[in-house]
Amino acid sequence: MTAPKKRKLLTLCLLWQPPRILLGMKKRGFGAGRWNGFGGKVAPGETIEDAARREFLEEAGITVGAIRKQGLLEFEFEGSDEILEVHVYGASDYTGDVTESEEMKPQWFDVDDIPFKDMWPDDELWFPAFFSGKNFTGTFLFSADEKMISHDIRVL
Ligand code: 8WW
Repeated sequence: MTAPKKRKLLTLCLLWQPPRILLGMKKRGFGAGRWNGFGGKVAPGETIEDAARREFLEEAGITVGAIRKQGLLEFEFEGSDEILEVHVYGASDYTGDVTESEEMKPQWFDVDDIPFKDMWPDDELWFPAFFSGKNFTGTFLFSADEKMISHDIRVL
């Protein structure tokens, strides 16, 4: 009998002020060396939204204003017993000063100049849906060495 995979709840929040977007270079841990939005694990007793806001503050030093849920992504890695369930949010305003943290080096990018080559390979597949303002879901299978094997994205 094979146990069902555990689901790990994570947040990912993108601060988008057209024509620019704030990304962070992940400095350590899972995804190190890649630009990404800001996010991480949902803590016990915390709402997913609260986690998204907390992670943004911890990683980039800013408090985001309203956030809107826009996507749900599921990542499965071969050889892993868990599925990453990533709740994707968008924000358009913030207070405070963008600050580098132990976790992330933040940088603004023009939306026409997003560094997809140095990001998770799925990102260039679902960022257009994010920028369209539509809701979306995606499921992705990765090999143990972090290559994307299959993908399915639905724009709702
Ligand atoms: N954009 N995984 C969520 C996270 C996970 C662990 C620690 C934050 C991916 C993007 N993000 C992630 S993980 C983001 C902190 C991805 C596979 N493709 N694309």
